[in-house]
Amino acid sequence: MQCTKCHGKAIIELQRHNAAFCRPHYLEYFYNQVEHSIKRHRMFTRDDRVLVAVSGGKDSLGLWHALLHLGYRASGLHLHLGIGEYSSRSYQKAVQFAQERGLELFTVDLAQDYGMGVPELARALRRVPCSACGLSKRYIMNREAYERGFTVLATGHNLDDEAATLMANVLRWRMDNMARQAPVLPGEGEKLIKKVKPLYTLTEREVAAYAILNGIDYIDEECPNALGAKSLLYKDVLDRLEIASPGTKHNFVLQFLEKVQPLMYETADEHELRECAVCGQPTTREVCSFCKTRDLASHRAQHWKEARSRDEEQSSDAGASASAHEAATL
Ligand code: Q46
Ligand code: ZN
Ligand code: ZN
Repeated sequence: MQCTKCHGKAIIELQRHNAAFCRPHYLEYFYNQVEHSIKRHRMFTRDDRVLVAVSGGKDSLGLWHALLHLGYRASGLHLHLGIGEYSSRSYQKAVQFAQERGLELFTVDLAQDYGMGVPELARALRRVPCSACGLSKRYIMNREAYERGFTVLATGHNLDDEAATLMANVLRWRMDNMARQAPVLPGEGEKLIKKVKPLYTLTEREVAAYAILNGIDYIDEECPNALGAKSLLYKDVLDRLEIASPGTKHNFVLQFLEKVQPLMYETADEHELRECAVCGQPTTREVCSFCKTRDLASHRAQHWKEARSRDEEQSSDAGASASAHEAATL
């Protein structure tokens, strides 16, 4: 297999572009894609301070690496979600990446800093972990970016992620979600920070190739809560479509963004933003959903704790009276 550009030995074939590249030309392709997305959607400039949400996986670390290579001012933010060993290993990868390169990385520990990790929060709310996780991530990332003076928040969503999300949204006709599914979500006022996805045109395989070629040590396992999740099923279906017809994911996402999403965004309901009465973060209601949810979860957790200690007291009373009875009958 020959490189389409220089006819040297190719290391990767990109069927959807009908191309193959050697190492230097693959990196050139990758950087061009990222730079083109940033410029085309006016995501940020070299004057902006960009906060990259870093999970420890290939996408977020690859994004951070590429932005720095391209000369952008990018720092990292890692959220320790408290999902057992998976979260500990993710944390280690993010910290190691930053330390080895002398980069600025902020970390937030959900359990320590907000009282509950994802599993405890989900249990208390009787919701699936991903719902509690998504809500917490959106809130904390925006808040951290704002409080630390960043102008943009960047995430490592790739083309496969966007295609799977779009498929999920289309299958249920979630119009509000579709209206907001874009490479850029503009900020609003001072406190709602602009969100961008500079890798949205690159596939998972392409981002993995970039990470490997640059010696990035990333966590390769899926979150245990993702196993069996619908998003993996959609990715699998899309992979099969892609094999049968290269370019399917690309066309599905990019044509949606070109032809449909802008119309949906224009006609989407406008919600006026105000400040949450509890935390001051932007919300459309009096109290933001994160504060409401946390309040409900801590009430329930407290209620269960009290019920458990009542049960324990009762069973120790019963044990004590049984022993007293035994002693009396001896
Ligand atoms: S981390 Fe969180 Fe994902 Fe794990 S709990 Fe679900 S949403 S699967 S990106
Ligand atoms: Zn080449
Ligand atoms: Zn709030």
